Amino acid sequence: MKEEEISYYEKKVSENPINLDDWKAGVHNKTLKIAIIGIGRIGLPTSLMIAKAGYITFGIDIKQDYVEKINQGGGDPPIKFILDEPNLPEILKEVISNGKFSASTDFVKYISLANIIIICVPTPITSQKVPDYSKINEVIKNIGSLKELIKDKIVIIESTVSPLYVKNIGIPLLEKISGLEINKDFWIASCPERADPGNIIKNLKSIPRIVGACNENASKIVASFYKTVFDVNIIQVSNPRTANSVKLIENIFRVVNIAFSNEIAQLSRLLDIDYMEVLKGAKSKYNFLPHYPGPGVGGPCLPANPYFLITDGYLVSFTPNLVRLATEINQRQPAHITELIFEGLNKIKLPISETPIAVLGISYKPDVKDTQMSSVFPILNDLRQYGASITLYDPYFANEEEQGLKIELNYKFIKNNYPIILVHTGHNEFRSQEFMDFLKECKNLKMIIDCQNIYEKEDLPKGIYYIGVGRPLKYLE
Ligand code: SAJ
Repeated sequence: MKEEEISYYEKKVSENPINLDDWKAGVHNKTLKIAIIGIGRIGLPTSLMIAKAGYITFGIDIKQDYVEKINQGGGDPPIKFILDEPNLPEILKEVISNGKFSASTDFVKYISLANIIIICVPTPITSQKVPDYSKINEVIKNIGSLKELIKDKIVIIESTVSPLYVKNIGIPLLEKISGLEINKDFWIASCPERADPGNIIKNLKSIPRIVGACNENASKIVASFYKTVFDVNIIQVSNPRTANSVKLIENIFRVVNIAFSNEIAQLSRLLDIDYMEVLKGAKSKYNFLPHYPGPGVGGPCLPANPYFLITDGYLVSFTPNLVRLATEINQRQPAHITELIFEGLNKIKLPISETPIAVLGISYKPDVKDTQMSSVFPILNDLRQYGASITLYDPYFANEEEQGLKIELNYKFIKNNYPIILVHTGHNEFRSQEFMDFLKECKNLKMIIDCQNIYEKEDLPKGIYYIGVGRPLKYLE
């Protein structure tokens, strides 16, 4: 950066040292400038909502071509995920045209100008099952390298991190690189994202936000800022580690309960019990929260979140055994589906090699277009190893190629050639009357394997075998 430019920014910052009243006025009058680092699946919708609320908002990313597409309103062809998020394209065009939002790769310029810096970069889990903080640490180092230019700013971490990350890594790193001191020179807060892919704008407008900051004033300012943007209930907790624990616990709670369901479902079918019937009965109890057995646990959140907590447990010489075991049970679920397929093949006396299998649904959960960590991949690997010939269809990927998989235009290919249908993802289309009627026309159909138990036996054609997860094999007559 040229000498005169640095002096411009320093002058800018030194001209108006922010204090509590200025922060309050900045939130109230929406004169604060906000920088979001990492404008991907979460960062972009978050940026657009902040800009829509009236703040001057800078989206910062490292990919120049991506930034240019964003500034053009999403690009042509549009960026993949933008189309999948309802309302996102419209809001993007609105805040670009009214000048409230712009995207850039110029980190120094816009971090220097911003009063609040929100970090939304990915924090994936490595193949060694530990958090990969390389991206967020790089961002924090870059922020710190601006030294005096980040004085009197607030850094908010929305990326998923372990409870101890902010205290043990984030703050020390920022202090070390900047030479500044937390609380005295800058504030830090965690406000973990809780948005569900495919419904992000809707979730941002409806799900309460958890704020955990380094001090009481920071917590109040961050909470009031989020309130002006998302107009949802803002829950202030004691500190960043508590805020990050809330996000992790709510997801790990699901992981453990799904694992419980997956395990008891396996036992149930061996006892010749339909676990879905058990759940129907158990739901009648006011405090029973049903979770459902399935082909496995996919998505960007649940497969990864347990490892943030497990890693911190190890740091304090504690092993969260239940969390570890639940994660392993869910990871074994795709292999269980393969066992069900073999059970079915043995029943209809077909060898797996060269047996055409129609696999319906590749998304990690129903009615989303997202294959992140989908359990369909380990199932397909298994079947291919045994020489099965597989044809795939998913309404959200019709006639596309997804992660090297060719997806058919529709399910009509099944008609007379596929003795086995494996319904992996329970998309609504596979429950439609049209699809149910179609099944009745499939003359060579011998078996349906229902990975998400979306069918009741009376819905299905007679004269075929039916297997569900936790549901004993049944010949439908
Ligand atoms: N699953 C089961 N059985 C269940 C529920 C889910 O096997 O009873 C499987 C799903 O098929 C999927 C995986 O678990 O493969 C994850 O399902 P999910 O409904 O939790 O979906 P996600 O991963 O999109 O979860 C996100 C989470 N949101 C965030 O982390 C910000 C989660 O907290 C939300 O509850 C969930 O969205 C939601 O409610 O849609």
